[in-house]
Amino acid sequence: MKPQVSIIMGSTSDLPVMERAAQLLDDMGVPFEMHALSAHRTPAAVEDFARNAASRGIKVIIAGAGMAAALPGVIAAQTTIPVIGVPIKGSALDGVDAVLSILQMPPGIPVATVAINGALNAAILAVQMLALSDEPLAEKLQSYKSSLTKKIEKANAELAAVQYTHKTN
Ligand code: RP5
Repeated sequence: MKPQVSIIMGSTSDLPVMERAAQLLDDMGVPFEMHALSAHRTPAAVEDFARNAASRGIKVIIAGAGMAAALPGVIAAQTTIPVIGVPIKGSALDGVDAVLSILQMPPGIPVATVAINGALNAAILAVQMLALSDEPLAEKLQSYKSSLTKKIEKANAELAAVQYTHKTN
């Protein structure tokens, strides 16, 4: 089976965050691949990956990196495939360095940046993109979203049971 999504991370130290993206794709039945590539430590391999991703059938790239996180932007500079960037928290600057590095792309080279450590949302966004042209996947996404609604309905019912003297509901 050919991968549709490529999950790239700057180091295996990013894996505890990035595996949330992998799990969501797995749950949705989306074929994906995972690689460690670094804009600073393996620049030639990043170029090779980015330039060949489209011809290999990759539809969305999720790239996570921490610190001076150049990886998502460098990939985006060399492909027309949408790139979703995940800033990883882990440095002395708590991920603010990574979020600014990934977010502040120059005009013409967008990276869709999610929250610090937001790998789950990166995967959901990737699935939303794929679901535009994949009806069965759109249905799975719809039931995922419905499960979120049910979660908050349950929370609301639990809150209704909490008693205070001046609470009116
Ligand atoms: C970044 O440097 C990686 O994405 C990682 O978040 C951070 C630290 O990497 P390691 O020193 O743990 O390999 O490039």
